[in-house]
Amino acid sequence: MNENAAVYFVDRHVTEGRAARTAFREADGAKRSLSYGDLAAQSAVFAGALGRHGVRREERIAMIVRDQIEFPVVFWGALKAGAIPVPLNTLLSASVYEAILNDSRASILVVSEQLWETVKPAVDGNRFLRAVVVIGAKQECGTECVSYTDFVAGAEPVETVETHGDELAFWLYSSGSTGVPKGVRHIHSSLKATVDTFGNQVLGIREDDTVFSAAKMFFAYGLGNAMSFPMSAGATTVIFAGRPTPDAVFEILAQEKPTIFCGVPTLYAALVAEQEKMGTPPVHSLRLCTSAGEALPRDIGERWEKLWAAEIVDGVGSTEMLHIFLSNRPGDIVYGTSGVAVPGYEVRLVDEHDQDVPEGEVGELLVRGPSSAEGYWNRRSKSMSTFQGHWTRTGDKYERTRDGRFVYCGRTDDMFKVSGIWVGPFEVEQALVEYPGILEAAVVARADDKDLVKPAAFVVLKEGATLDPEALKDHIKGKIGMWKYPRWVTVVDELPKTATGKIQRFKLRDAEVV
Ligand code: 3SK
Repeated sequence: MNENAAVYFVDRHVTEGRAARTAFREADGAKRSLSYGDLAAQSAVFAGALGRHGVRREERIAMIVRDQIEFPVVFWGALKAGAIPVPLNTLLSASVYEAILNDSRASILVVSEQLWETVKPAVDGNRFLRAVVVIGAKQECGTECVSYTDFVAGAEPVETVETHGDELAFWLYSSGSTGVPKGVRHIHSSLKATVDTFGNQVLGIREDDTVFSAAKMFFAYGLGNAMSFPMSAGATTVIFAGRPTPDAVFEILAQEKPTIFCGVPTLYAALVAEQEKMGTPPVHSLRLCTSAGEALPRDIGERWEKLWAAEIVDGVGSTEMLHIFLSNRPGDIVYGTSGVAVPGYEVRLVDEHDQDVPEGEVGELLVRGPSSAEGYWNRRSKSMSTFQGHWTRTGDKYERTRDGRFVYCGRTDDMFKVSGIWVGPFEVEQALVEYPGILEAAVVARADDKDLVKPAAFVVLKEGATLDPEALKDHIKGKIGMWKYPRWVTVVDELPKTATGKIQRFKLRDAEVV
């Protein structure tokens, strides 16, 4: 049997009579749509065009592609050819693209025209690229540069190549919280594994669903939300190339009527703040929302549900595990917790000697499940310390409550001790965002004038809000404990974040405080 993921996610829909169903619909740009039949045909032609360009199995096809119709065509076309698509974050700088293109040794780069100015310096002088395919008008560069239309013109469609489920399928580059991108290598069977677990048993994705993921498809969370889950069910995805500002999201919810919306905590915080100013939201079609990328503050989840009458299923995943492995369940949500292990995954909390910690104590989260990556590309030592047999280390610190739910405390590197007691930044941040006027918060350790470590908070205020720092400190003392209140509260315009919305607390460790 051919275990190439493209058979299950793409070709099967044609043989099972769903060719005419809409797979993808653009909410901006040319507002094009792509049926399952179009996708099967166009991805087979793209695979043929790769073959015509001499691309062989396992060669890397870098993608710096916005969320537009060509994204799924290129991704599945590369898989059909047995090549390895490598979707990259579309918000990186030329120097990071240069490093990744060299690290991956991609032989073909597909890039959206709108990103060309940023990408061009990374391409000039690259020794591995044989062709650059620009989605849009042809551009000039130091290697063969061709428009997407010319690249595929006249190419013969090819049959999906036969692969084993354990064979490498695609890579994703993860910058983690430290900023150094690592190529995470995933196999063909992993996509279906996330469908069988989170997609079916938590989300309960259905053929009549329409999904809108504000998290882009280059991000593992977005790839599952907008591609694997809806495509597993023959459902429809609304894709949006632009920046998901609150106004843009509200418009898509109203116009495109998605039944499932996937966001990240920062976006939910902004949406809640905006909607509360406007009052009750208009009629909508949402049956469920998801959140990942960071733990969702309790208060944001509760305020969202009150406004929209739709639950947010908050979960935790990683690029290494491809999607969410710890999650709340529809109908059984406790905001402020990450829920329990997704069926198909096991989790453990361990101390620094890898011994299981008792209930109520903080430990590092380890996970075991069917979608873990093969390892990092060219990072043997980091691969060995992260992927330990069947278990994958997450670097996240958690605590298990009496009812078995997991509560996020912070990244291993972000935890600190105050007066000998561990403090997780997330607990303090959660208390801060519940305070009137605070939109977002990040907490880090800072030494005081006696060289003792104390919490320092950086906060972003809601539009027009002001803050009395002393009143805030008193409030936090009363709420979570005397020793945990932030000794410094610094108002900033924005918090440093990765492109996928994770707060980069390490960047605040040396920032000026008041
Ligand atoms: O960060 C997360 O929670 C996440 C979830 C799903 C897939 C990928 C990631 C990083």
